[in-house]
Amino acid sequence: MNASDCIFCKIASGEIPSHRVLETGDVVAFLDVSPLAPGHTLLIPKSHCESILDAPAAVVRLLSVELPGLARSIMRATGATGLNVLQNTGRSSGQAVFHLHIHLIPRRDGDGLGYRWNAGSYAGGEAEAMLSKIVGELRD
Ligand code: DGP
Repeated sequence: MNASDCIFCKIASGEIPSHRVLETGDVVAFLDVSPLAPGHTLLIPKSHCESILDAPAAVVRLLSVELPGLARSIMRATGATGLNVLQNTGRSSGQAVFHLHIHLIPRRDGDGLGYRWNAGSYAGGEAEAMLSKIVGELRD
């Protein structure tokens, strides 16, 4: 996706209107147009990157700086008793808009939201094998 075709770039620049919760020189937060719960907010960098995979660390840092205050504000404003902070990366994860964004989704007991969390387990040696693979990739 070219940045000039990107809907969230257009939201960041103001070309497409949005309900802006927060704006700094580098990031914008706005209400999700299809909220999973009232107050469902998206936090994005103004500069275009597709996902966490191609985002410069400095961009992720800018998002992280705003995250705690934004989370607290959304919870106070909505009276939520919980919050999901979610970042979909890639089509397989459900990512539909290919401009990095972090979902902040207010939650309440019994709100009926959620997804299947089919927790598995590791058989003997599998955790260690996985560990060495991931750590190996970190070192490369
Ligand atoms: P994801 O599946 O993680 O890529 O989520 C994309 C979200 O973006 C989805 O919850 C709906 C929201 N969205 C898509 N287009 C627009 C838009 O034009 N305006 C706003 N405010 N939100 C949008």
